[in-house]
Amino acid sequence: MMEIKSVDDILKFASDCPSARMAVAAPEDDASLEAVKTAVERGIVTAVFTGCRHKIEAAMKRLGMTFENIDIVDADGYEDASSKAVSLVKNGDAQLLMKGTVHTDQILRAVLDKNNGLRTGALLSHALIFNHEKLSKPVVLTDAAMNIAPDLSQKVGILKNAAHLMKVVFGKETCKAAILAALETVNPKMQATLDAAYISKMSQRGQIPGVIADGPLALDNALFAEAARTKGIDSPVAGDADILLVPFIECGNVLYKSLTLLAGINAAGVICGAAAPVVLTSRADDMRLKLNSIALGAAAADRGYGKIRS
Ligand code: COD
Repeated sequence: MMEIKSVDDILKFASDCPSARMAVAAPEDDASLEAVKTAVERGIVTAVFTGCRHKIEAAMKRLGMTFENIDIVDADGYEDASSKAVSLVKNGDAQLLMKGTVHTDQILRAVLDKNNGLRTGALLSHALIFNHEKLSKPVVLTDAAMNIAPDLSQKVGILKNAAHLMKVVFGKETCKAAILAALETVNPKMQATLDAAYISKMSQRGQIPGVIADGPLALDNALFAEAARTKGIDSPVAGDADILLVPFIECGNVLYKSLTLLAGINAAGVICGAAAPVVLTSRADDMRLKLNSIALGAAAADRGYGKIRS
């Protein structure tokens, strides 16, 4: 099996392996359809669309997309399109799910539906894998898109999901996780530093399989050994983090957008913890990020994501 070491490798792997089938909830606008079109053309996925047939067909025509090998399941509104796309995955007619024009909370609620959703018993969370020229390995930023204000046990769930994704995609058995805060010492007035201290102790006691977690750490000393040395931080994670756990969604989202839009990093994001990968790109994401994210979902599906769990 091809070894994956970077975001570029994810794209290459997904282009080379047999196409996974992706259910897309209402790809009715050009922005959500464009990346799907490229992914289909490059053999990364085959696709089945749910939604308003004539709106989808009009969008496909506008983009010059061929109707060959594309199935459309008619749906009445975005909620219906979301639940029909989820059903296709649940029934095994598709191996991964993608949000089209539907709203983020609509697709997530369909995924979380107690009877017809894709729950596994695990928490669902978003993970963004990225490469940066200053970093020697890919790093995961989590959770920038799903859990709004995770409590301690949800933070542990988010860490487990990120570590599982790293294992499935990169074959990494153990990940170092930096529990981010605004500083490296515990301040009782800052909940993020308290949670970080608890998580570090849980990790030390072996309560988070596959993860060596430490914090609180600020972003600089999480990623750069020199910054950690300057501050005299003695940590198994500082300067060598594989996972960056942010304290809450706004923090993660601002970092996500700073990295993707300002720093121009190469990245791929997916929702973890469900029975299949869920691709949840935002309108502001550029084509490269959208395509990489589809490739990540396809690669993870190909490697049995959702079926295997440690
Ligand atoms: N993992 C597993 N189960 C969950 C999760 C989760 N992350 N979140 C909720 N549930 C379960 C609950 O246990 C409960 O059984 C049911 O789902 C409903 O829970 P609520 O009422 O707390 O959740 P909702 O339906 O109000 O909201 C869930 C969302 C995922 C829609 C919500 O958390 C949300 O809107 N998140 C932010 C999404 C967003 O706007 N992102 C913006 C950046 S792209």
